[in-house]
Amino acid sequence: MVWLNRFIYAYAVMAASLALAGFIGYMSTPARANAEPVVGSVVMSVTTPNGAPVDAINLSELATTLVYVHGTVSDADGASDINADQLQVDFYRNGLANTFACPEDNNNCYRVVGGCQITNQQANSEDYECIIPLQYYADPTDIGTWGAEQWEARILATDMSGATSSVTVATEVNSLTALNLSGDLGYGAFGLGTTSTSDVALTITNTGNTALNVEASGADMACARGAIPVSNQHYAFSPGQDFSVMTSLTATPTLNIVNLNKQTSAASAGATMYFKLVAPVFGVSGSCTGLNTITAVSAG
Ligand SMILES: [Ca+2]
Ligand SMILES: [Ca+2]
Repeated sequence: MVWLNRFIYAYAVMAASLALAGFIGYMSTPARANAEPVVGSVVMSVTTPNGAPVDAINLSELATTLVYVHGTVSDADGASDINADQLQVDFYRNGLANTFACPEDNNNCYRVVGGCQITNQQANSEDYECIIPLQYYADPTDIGTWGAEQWEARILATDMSGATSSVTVATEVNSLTALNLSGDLGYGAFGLGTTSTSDVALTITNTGNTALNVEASGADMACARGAIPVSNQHYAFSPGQDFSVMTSLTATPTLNIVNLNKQTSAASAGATMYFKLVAPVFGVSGSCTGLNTITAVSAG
């Protein structure tokens, strides 16, 4: 009987202490709301560090242009609550169906997740700079097919609790109308009054971000004695044409509609021009040299 009383007593005390602990816990540590991280500023620049904002980006032929996205992120829970590994930049042409959720594509959609440089960490904020290597064939939004669009950079900040917020800014990517030529044209040696029988090929490579047409012009060739008029050079955009049906080169630029496609990858899109030459019947001798000019013209 004594043993039973002691047991009941002990049990009652234990139950009371559990209730007390629960009560104290609720009162002393109420759940505190997590503050969202806040993207305070977004600047797009082509210089670093802390470069000045640009409202249009000029690309570089056959190269990548580094776009620096920088600004400040803050979090009322402290800078250490900002998850730098999840700091994300989406940079995309804003006419895409999925906008910032677009699949990565060097033509129109770039993404950086983590990897941004974090500096100037304060109690509740830090600075970031993310680098986007923009390809020379990125879609232009100044004129042409996508002229009504812009490129947008969306900065997405995430904190250690998974809360997010974002800010978006816009810029243009300018058209880059550019080409490369394969090299010199060597017509070889042949007699007065004769016409070169085989084509001399010149490869044109699109090295910008627009479709191209080309203007062709040239100067008379200067020879050791005399000169060869520019019109003695003929060209065509398909091989094996007879000299008589090929286009005569002129001193003033002539537009040729070739619609050389915009690049969509690093593999160059090319066209080939084929040249032939007729030597004058008399009045020239020795080695002859001249300068032909091929100019890229945007085809939108
Ligand atoms: Ca937070
Ligand atoms: Ca535009």
